[in-house]
Amino acid sequence: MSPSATTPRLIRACRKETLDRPPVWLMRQAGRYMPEYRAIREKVGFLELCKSPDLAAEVSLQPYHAFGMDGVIMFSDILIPPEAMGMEVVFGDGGPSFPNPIQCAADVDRLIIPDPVEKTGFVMDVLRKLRSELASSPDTALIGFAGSPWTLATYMIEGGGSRHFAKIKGMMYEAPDVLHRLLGKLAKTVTLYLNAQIEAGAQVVQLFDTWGGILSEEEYRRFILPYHQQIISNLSHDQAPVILYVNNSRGLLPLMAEAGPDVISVDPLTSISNARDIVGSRFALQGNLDSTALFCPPEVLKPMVQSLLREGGNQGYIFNLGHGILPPTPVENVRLLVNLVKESALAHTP
Ligand code: 1CP
Repeated sequence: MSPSATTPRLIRACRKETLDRPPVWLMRQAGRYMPEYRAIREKVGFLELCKSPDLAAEVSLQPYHAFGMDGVIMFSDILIPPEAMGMEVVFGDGGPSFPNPIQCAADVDRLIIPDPVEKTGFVMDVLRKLRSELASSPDTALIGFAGSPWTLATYMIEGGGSRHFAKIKGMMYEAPDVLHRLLGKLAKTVTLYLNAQIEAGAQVVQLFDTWGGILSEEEYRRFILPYHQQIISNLSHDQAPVILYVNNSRGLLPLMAEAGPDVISVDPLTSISNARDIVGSRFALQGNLDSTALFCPPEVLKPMVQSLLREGGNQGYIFNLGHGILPPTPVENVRLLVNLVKESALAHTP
């Protein structure tokens, strides 16, 4: 058997091998749009779910069992490491919140850089369980992830989700040294955390910078890029390729390329072909169907998926959404999407 025959399709796409069809998975593919997930959440709180390896592994596998994606992303949340650093985090119905947000240098100094195995061993347990569950499906990749320092800092400073990001921007303008100190601690934490995930069995890792797109290019170069570079250059790429996702990345794609990931995950605002022209052929690309396309009737959704399949091609391309799947998404459309990508192999067969 050739080495690539035992390497999951998703990893082969990250490495830019030519395939009979692209792999498909969906950001936030485990979650509230699935009745199986809601049934578990009726009985268990969100954090408890993240910290119960058997349940978290079960939830991670729900979309895989239902639709057969080529990747299984571990069920967890980007806000687990800030909790391990010493912050209280609460997941309520309105989303996550931090009752005691970071306000000054002393707050940053109090944070620890946690040993990922000691403080977040439950995450590594989820990954180990998933790897053993997937042992009989060697073509399916196990995906680990973390939030980027900037995105984590927005929650830790704003105290939760935000519309205007006035507090973190205030710190960026008035006390940039304090913000840099926080971002530096987060970068060390995330590097250790992702390497521990790779050690525990993650075959590819994605760095989520959901709020990277609220900065100008110049600000991004100062407050985001160095930390992306620091994290990405310290990960074991040979063992696990790295996907970098920035939402609202229009204008930021060249800076994403400078961070040196293996894969650039493109949001819905830039076409895959334009992104390819901008970043060049060195990177595999992932994306970028608009999540709201999944609300359309099948006769509208189908040509959108097919057109993206043609644009992405079968080398260095991973089919995904441009951002996370939305909770009211109809399950049948997710099934249709995954099937269309899988059937595209037939179209490529000579
Ligand atoms: O009520 C519930 O059941 C909780 C909803 C929920 C879920 C299902 C939250 C709270 N987090 C998650 C899981 C999750 N979060 C995953 C694993 C699931 C999968 O991918 O299949 C991942 C990768 C995340 C990552 C995450 N959490 C991001 C980055 C990705 C993105 O979509 O941009 C962000 C920004 C968060 C914060 C967060 N956690 C939860 C919510 C509702 C939010 C967003 C808050 C906001 O809008 O600011």
